[in-house]
Parts: sequence; structure tokens; C-alpha cells
Amino acid sequence: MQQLANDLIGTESRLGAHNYKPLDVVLSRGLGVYVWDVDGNRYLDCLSAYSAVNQGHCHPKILEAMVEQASKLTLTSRAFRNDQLALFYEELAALTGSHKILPMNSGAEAVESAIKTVRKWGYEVKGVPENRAEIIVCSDNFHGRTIAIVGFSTDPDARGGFGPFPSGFRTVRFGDAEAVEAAMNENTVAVLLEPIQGEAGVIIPPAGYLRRVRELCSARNVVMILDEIQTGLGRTGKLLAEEHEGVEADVTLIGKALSGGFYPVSAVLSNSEVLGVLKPGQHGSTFGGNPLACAVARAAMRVLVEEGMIENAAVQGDYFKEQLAGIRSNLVREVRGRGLMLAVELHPEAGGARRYCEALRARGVLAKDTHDHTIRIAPPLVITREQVDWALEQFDAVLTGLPQ
Ligand code: IF1
Repeated sequence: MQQLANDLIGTESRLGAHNYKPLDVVLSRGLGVYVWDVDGNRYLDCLSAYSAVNQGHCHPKILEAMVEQASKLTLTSRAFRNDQLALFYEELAALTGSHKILPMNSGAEAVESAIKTVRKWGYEVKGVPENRAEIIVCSDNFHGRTIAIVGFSTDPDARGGFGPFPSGFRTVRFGDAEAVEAAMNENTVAVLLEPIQGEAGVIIPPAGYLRRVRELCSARNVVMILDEIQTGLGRTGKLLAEEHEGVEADVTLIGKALSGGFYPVSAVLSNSEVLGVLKPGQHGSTFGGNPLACAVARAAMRVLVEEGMIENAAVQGDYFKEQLAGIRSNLVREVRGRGLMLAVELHPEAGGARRYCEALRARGVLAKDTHDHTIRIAPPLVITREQVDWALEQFDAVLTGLPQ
């Protein structure tokens, strides 16, 4: 490794909080599916910044929108209006079919905002007694890093040492609709879940699960909240992952790729009844709905659709998964995923996914391990068949070539 990279890693280590253990690759440039490190080495990005860069790195049209807006107006706060917010609402509503939108910044903020909103809805509309609202969540969930969110995480690393936590959450096993039903009572205001669990290792629930949860929520006057922050905006080969089961959530959370990776932009999408409970002064954000965010998000949504990225995710994802499954390796336990949200789970005897990610990195592919034994694969949605084929050669070499 070269001097500059070493120096930068040393400085990071000295000055930064050690809350990450990244691969020691120092990136300085990106375009489309590729990123380059400070030494000029090129990599095919198979993480896409955890699906924030679905549109590919530095997409020229998003860049153009960003530069243009940045030179005109960046932030007004919501104390005043700006000329981008209405257009952002209009285009996002048209894209997703939602009736009401709350703009925020990070994914965790969108989740927090949804939690606040459904609680208030529970008290004001459903008639739940004050401070008794309950939200059903799933085991192995990942919804972000705030106190409330990590408080209902089941991951000891995510929650350990950070208490005390807010109450009002009940955890049920992911994929088990009967458990959701059993956990519901008259104080249940919402069920919050990921349509496919990302951090848990790309876990796809049994067919019919989301439909059944949808039915239960409708029958019991409970808000179904889908966290599509990672699965949304084309990642799974549909605009929203809920479409795979033909369901519509009452509240949908999106973030990450809403800006194509240029800027933190998230949103709570809802039917008007739920978001309608928020009145002036009851919720907000300095940066939420700012004109730069809105202009960037508008461009990010436009290219996703106009350039056929969602369809491409479906086509390349199917091919990628099928070919990965065809790799003859006694290291691989399972290949799973939907669209371009893929995972290769290794047998425990393989010695952990991290070393395979290091080996992939040496061959020019950046992928991320999760939960010790799983390699997560999520390239930008603009990946071509040729690029998938090249990536497959590297996966094949790494999964069949390393000594065990
Ligand atoms: C980190 C994982 C991905 C998310 C869902 C909300 C959020 C996320 C479904 C919060 C964020 C990220 C955050 C990132 C790691 C990462 C991740 F490995 F943890 F699961 F994507 F795969 N809902 N996911 O996946 O969004 O506040 O971060 O904008 O380093 O914590 P955020």
C-alpha cells in the first residue's frame, strides 16, 4: 500500500472515533459502478454505499442538478418556503402513489418521525390511552442508530451500553405473521418492519408474510410501516419491495438512494390520515425539505426511472444470483436475494466472510461482509451484463480458489 493511503488511515485512526472497521481501501473518485482509490486502482463497487448509490457514482444528471441548485439556493429552513419543495412532493407522490410526504434527512430520522407520528395517530385517531401506544417490531431488525431505534434492536452490539431506552415496543420473530397477530392488542398503533432484512443478512420472509401482516393491520386498525430505506428505489427490481407481494403499506420510509448518494435525503410517505396528525411546531428539521436536497432528489428519481435502472436491477439481479448459485464451491451455504440485493452465505467452516471480502478487494471488487458469514452484494443498478460477468469471475476465483 502506498504512502498517502497509509498516512490517511493513520490520521483517521488517531483522530476518529473507532465505530467502524472498514476495509483499508481509501477511495477518492467514483463513476458509475466503479470507484478508484488514492493510488489509482479501480474497483467494481458491490456495496453502493449500502444502497444509497443505486444510480451509480457521480451520476452526471444528478451532479448537474446539484451544482445548479447549489449555485442558486441551498437552505432556507422551513420558516420560509422554497421553490423546490412543491416540485419534490409532486414528483415523489407521482412516483410512489403516496398522498402525503414528510421530508427528513437520514434514514434514522425518517424512522423516528414515523414512530412519533403513529403514536400521535394512535392517541388522536385510534383512541389509545395516553402513553400506552405499542409498536410491534421484528427480531434482527435494522432501522438506524438513534436511542429509540437501538432500544428495540435485538443486536447486542447495536444496543448494548446505550440504555435506558424508550418503552412501547414489542418484538416478534421476523417472518412469522402469527406472532404479529398474537402481539397485537387494543393499544397497538403500528407494525414496523423491513420487507427484506438487510443488515440481518438479506433475509427474505416467507411468501405471503407481508400480505398477511397487511391483512392483520387492516383488520385491527394498525398502521403498517415498511422501512424501504434500503430495499426501496429499485434495489430489489421493483420501485418498492412491497410490490413483490402486491401490498401497500400505510407508511413507507425511504432514504439512501432518494438522493443517489449525493446528500442525505429521506422521507416518510403516508396516506394523509396518518401524517395529518402533525400540526405546526410538532415536528421538523433544519435541513429537511431544503432546496438543494429537493433538487438533487428530483434528479435522482428521474434518472432511476428514465434510464431503466429498476428493470435493469431485476434483469441483472436474476442473472447475477443464478450464476452465483452455479459456482461450485464447498464454502457456500446459500445464495439468496432479490433484484440486486444479494447475499452469499458461507459455511461457518469457511472462516468468516471478511477474508473473502479482502480477497475480492485484491481482485478489484468491493463487497461487505455482514454477520460474520455472509457476503453482501449490492452493486449500483446501472451495472451491465459484462460487468456482472467480470464480477462473477472474481467471485468464482475467490470462492473456489482460497485454501480453507
Ligand atoms: C451504518 C446495515 C445497510 C437501513 C434501514 C434505516 C437505516 C438503514 C433498513 C438508517 C441504514 C445502514 C447504515 C449503515 C449500515 C447500513 C446497513 F448494514 F446496517 F444494514 F445498509 F445494510 N433502515 N442502513 O438499512 O439509515 O440513518 O443510516 O441513513 O453504518 O450504520 P441512516
